[in-house]
Amino acid sequence: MGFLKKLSLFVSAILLFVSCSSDDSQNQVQQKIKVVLNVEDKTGFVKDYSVLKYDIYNQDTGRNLTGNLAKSGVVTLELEVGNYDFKVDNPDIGYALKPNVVVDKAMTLNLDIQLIEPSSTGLVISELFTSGYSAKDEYGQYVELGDQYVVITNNSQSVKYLDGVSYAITEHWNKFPYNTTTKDALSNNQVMAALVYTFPGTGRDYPLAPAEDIVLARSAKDFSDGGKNKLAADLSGVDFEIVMPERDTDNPNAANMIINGTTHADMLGYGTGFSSAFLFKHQGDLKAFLNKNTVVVESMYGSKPAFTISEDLIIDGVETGQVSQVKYKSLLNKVDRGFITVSDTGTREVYRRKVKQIDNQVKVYQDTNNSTEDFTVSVGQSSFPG
Ligand SMILES: [Ca+2]
Ligand SMILES: [Ca+2]
Ligand SMILES: [Ca+2]
Repeated sequence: MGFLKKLSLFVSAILLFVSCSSDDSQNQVQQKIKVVLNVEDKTGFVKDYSVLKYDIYNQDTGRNLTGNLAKSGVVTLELEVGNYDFKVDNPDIGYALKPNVVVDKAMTLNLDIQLIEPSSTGLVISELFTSGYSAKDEYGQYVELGDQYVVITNNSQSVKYLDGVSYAITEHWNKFPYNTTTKDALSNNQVMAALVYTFPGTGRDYPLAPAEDIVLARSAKDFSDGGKNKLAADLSGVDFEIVMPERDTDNPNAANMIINGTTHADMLGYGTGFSSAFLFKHQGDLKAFLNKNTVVVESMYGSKPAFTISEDLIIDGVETGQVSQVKYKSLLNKVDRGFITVSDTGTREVYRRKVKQIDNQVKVYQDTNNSTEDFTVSVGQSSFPG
């Protein structure tokens, strides 16, 4: 065979090969493979999977196929033959990843959801009312303090959970010098809590969306008595309340806080706020933690437990008090390096956090951990009717 003939055959072979392979790849492009994506959260937390997005990346073409899962967690896809990276995700809930999957025949892909750890960081006290007026409490004595409430807001960009978060006030009163216990605690970066009310739930029962807020009241009832007492608030529609074992009301529409320690009543603070409020969360068994960190102190109501809470557990706090009476700060500077005051009990003055900005009609509160700058005081408590 002459050289030209050989060359010609060789070229023909190449052309044949090229044209065949080109035909093959065209056939493959047209051929769709059925892939069933079966996504499951084995903890049972996710009930509706349509909140999760799938993102399927074709490594060969560089194209993505995206969409939402069906409510059941199953979605049937038609894919080209190729190598794929599968991703299912909701930044607030969880994700599943399966990279480098060869799709060349009909298949079912099972993906297990890995849940995002529930977090409470970013919750803030956005409004606190302790100095009420002319509303009778259950004991008939502290008549100005019945309609106390606190508003807690998710001031972050992702879902946060109330489960296991505690509302507390400081054992120390910031108008008085420190006793040895408080002095020791503060020098160890700890705060003494006088009362601890804990949100119920086992981890993910009480989610708060960004900018969502909840109201915790001393008692979820209408202190205005159907509007007749205009100086008291209607708190019948709040989300959570504290129900004492005796001589208290229990609104079935408001969830009850877990009482882990009180002074003598279901209060959220003394009228002028000289015990500062804060939120904290201990990961793990809270009762065991509090037992281990209990100090018994004497008070005008007899001996009662106080709890040593370290600074790193504190989510937010506000140093409240009475005008010109804040002499010895109860909270650590890292939690709140300033303070905010009301003039007296019975004045209906409310501590309100300033709004820093409005992003897409969503308010974001100012939180520089300096309540002197972050809060204002204004007269007139809010109502939360049922
Ligand atoms: Ca109550
Ligand atoms: Ca209740
Ligand atoms: Ca803060």
